[in-house]
Amino acid sequence: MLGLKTVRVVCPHDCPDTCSMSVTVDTTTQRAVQLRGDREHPFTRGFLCQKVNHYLERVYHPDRLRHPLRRVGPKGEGRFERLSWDAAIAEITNRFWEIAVSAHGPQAILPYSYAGTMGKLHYGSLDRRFFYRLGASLLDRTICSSAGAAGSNVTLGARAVMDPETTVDARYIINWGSNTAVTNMHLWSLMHQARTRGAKIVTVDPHRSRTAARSDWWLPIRPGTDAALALGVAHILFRDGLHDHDYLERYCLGTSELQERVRNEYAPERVAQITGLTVAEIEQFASEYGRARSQFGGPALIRVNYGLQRHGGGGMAVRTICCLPAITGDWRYPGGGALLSTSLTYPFDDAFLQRPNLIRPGTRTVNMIQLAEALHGELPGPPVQALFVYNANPATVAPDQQRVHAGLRRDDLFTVVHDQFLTDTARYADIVLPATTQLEHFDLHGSYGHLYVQVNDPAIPPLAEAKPNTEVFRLLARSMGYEDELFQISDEELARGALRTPGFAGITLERLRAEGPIRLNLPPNWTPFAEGNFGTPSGKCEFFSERERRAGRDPLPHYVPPHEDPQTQPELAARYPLQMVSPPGAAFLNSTFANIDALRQSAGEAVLEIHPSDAAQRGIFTGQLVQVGNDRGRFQARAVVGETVKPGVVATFGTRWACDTVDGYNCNATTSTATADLGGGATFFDNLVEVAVCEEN
Ligand SMILES: Nc1nc2c(c(=O)[nH]1)N[C@H]1C(S)=C(S)[C@@H](COP(=O)(O)OP(=O)(O)OC[C@H]3O[C@@H](n4cnc5c(=O)[nH]c(N)nc54)[C@H](O)[C@@H]3O)O[C@H]1N2
Ligand SMILES: Nc1nc2c(c(=O)[nH]1)N[C@H]1C(S)=C(S)[C@@H](COP(=O)(O)OP(=O)(O)OC[C@H]3O[C@@H](n4cnc5c(=O)[nH]c(N)nc54)[C@H](O)[C@@H]3O)O[C@H]1N2
Ligand code: SF4
Ligand SMILES: [Mo]
Repeated sequence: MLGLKTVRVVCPHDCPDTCSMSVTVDTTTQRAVQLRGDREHPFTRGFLCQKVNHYLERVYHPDRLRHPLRRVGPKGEGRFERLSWDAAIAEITNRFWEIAVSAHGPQAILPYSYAGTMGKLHYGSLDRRFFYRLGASLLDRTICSSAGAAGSNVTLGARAVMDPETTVDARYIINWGSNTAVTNMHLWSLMHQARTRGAKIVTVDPHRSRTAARSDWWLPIRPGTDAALALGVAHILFRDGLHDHDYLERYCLGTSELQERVRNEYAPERVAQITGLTVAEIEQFASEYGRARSQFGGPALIRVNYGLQRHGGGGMAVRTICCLPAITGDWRYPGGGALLSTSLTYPFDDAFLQRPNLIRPGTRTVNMIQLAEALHGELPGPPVQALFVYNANPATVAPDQQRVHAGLRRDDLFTVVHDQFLTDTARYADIVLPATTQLEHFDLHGSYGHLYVQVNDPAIPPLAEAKPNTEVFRLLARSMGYEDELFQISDEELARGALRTPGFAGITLERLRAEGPIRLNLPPNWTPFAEGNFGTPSGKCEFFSERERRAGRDPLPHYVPPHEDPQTQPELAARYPLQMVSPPGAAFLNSTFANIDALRQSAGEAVLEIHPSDAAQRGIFTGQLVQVGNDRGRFQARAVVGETVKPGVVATFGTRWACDTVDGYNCNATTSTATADLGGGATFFDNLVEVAVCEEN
């Protein structure tokens, strides 16, 4: 139609699906008028989730930040005055210079970012170069996936990966700590296609999630005990001769040691006692898993996701689960194996984008989940004097929220926040910078849930004075007097450089623009580990890990209990008896979209699901307002009594903005900054609480 153009864009959010989208723009007003899924994407096939169907409301939201702001009231109050970009950049660089030449030095400056956008350029490119060049503290980005990534790496030398499109060929599908129907809905749709061809879908989850409710079988495991279940499965597979001798012999290391370990230590009775599942459930699960091909007509697939690794033993849980497809030999078959993430399959030149060679030797690293400790001067190294937040909203999503907020209130802390909205974190900032949305900037995308590369061209001009991340760091670098050849490089040049590796042979920006999503250079029905080829030092699937032994840890898979485990911490559990999980709901993407009215209405108030026996003991009825708390803090939610959790477990969903809650805190007031066993990962779901009826009921 005259006056309308269509632009292909990419959903930038932290979601494995990385949808291709099509946006219609009125060329007269330069306004986006419609956004829908792009049917031509072979994996995401034209449908978007509930959240991103509201993307235009987000882009044109009246609360979008339109120009830089400087704080005028007390920290956290949210009073600001308008500032020019020149003045904002000058103020930031002056403060950075002051700190860098002070006794504390540049490591007193802490960048803080995560995955507000997953685009290669705006997730991490000139920003990384800038903070490395400045000599700022390094940030270990552990808030989401690092325990599982580390655990998988011990066993496979890689992230557990298979070709997600072959999911339709799987016949026994396990959602293990994965709310696939909500957090990875395009994979869920392939699981359903497999089901129409005879597949059985099983979900291992302490909560009867949407995925569990729609599966053929829900295994309500006790939180944080998945390694024990996986080892119990291994026990039964070996005991019943369900293992693939040939695969084990050729491609695995430490089979006899593992066999002995599970025979002696992980009999179904002991596993039942740890996991809260029955012996019958464990026996049936292992038997069906081991007999998938004969009983269901095809291989078994484990979708192992990040939900289960947010625990003290989360790394070991993923390490252990990753052993199972090697025992059964399921890696041999299209549709079989295990899937954690496809991200490392993309051969992007990250060293070009980020220039880690600029890092000064000896620079300290701050684990991002310990922001509370960092802001209170409790970590080794200089105190944090300046914090630069972008692509992240830690005041809402980081653990130990009360202490995070108290740290952000420090008068001697200089905080800059670059975002599209005045988030909980931005409300504490000294300087707020307005960011563009995906429709307003260029980016290049991999994915962590499929195998296609995509480019995102801007569809509309930036709203008011909003700027993309790369542009902000160009301005800061110029103002700091940093080398033009490192920083005055265009977004397109960055993208071309990122694609200039042998793995991307034939995949160019021009082709991506002309053709849309392009599959990586991999064969159809890709089976990465069909003939071993693991990334471990031995090249084998390492049941026995020499690297773990050298690190002073048990070289074999084993069960690591949660930090806050009623079985091992009875004194703590006497005060706080309930294990709380707090996974995302469908309406928000972490804290993004939590300020969109339609989605806020859809999500409703924060709820707490609790088992009838636990509710009865506390006089709690559905609909009552309850207070959930522990020594770290507390928050309020509406009770929903039901058998969606087992006794001893409670569940709440979605991270609402703290400023929208009654008492200024969400569920992260109770979560802990303790790290997981591997990878320094977050332990959001390793959290003992007590629940009481609020007085106002
Ligand atoms: N709608 C929506 N989609 C999202 C997101 C969102 O916020 N909203 N976030 C995105 C991001 S950043 C990520 S990392 C992914 C996360 O996606 P998933 O990996 O699916 O993670 P969660 O939904 O956090 O947890 C999955 C399930 O694990 C369960 N679980 C908790 N503890 C345990 C345990 O000890 N063992 C087992 N077996 N299960 C456990 C939870 O109850 C939950 O139902 O989703 C992405 N997709
Ligand atoms: N209790 C509990 N807490 C959790 C979780 C949980 O399941 N339970 N999940 C954890 C997980 S898995 C994750 S990944 C983290 C998520 O943590 P974060 O990555 O901090 O995610 P968001 O809260 O969505 O915040 C992203 C911010 O980036 C902004 N943004 C988006 N695009 C851009 C851009 O182009 N430029 C700039 N400058 N900003 C942009 C958005 O507006 C938003 O405010 O939360 C963790 N916290
Ligand atoms: S959030 Fe995920 S499912 Fe929703 S549109 Fe984006 S990539 Fe697709
Ligand atoms: Mo995440």
